[in-house]
Amino acid sequence: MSLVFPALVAALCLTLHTSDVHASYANRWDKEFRFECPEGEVLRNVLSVHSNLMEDRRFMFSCGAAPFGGRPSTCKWTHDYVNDFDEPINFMCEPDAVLTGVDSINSNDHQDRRMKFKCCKATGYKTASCGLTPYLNAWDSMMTYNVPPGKVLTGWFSVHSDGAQDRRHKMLFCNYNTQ
Ligand SMILES: [Ca+2]
Ligand SMILES: [Ca+2]
Repeated sequence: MSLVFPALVAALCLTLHTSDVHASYANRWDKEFRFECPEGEVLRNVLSVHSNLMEDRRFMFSCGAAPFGGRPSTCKWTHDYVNDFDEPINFMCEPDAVLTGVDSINSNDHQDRRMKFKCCKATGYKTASCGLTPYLNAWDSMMTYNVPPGKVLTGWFSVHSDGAQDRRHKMLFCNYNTQ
């Protein structure tokens, strides 16, 4: 009896932990995904893990309110994928638009992904004083980015390595306000 209870608790914790992780990633290994924030919300956090076994990344996104009461809800997806396999991503939303969604397809021939992005605008709200992060991850390593308070995500940059079969990512962020 004294041994059964801890074993049950451990099994339960492992189950909860595992299902929680699976529910939170936008994609499975080597699979396509489309993630969109709820209407009026913007991306606040991006997390990604790499597997050298699968040679892929899984992404986890979270959304939240835009600064200063903005509710960007006039939205547009990029018409096509913004990069070819193995090529850089150099993506910026239109002026005054904010990143609210990411779509991706995978190729195991290239061990890489192509990306589409969704950007939204709110009447009267402008982006200003933008900055580019350094690379947020090393090759084959975890990436996590929290958009600073008062700012929004407006662009995504990355380069691919055929050696690492991975991408290093940078984010463009801007102030967001009515003036
Ligand atoms: Ca792969
Ligand atoms: Ca790799």
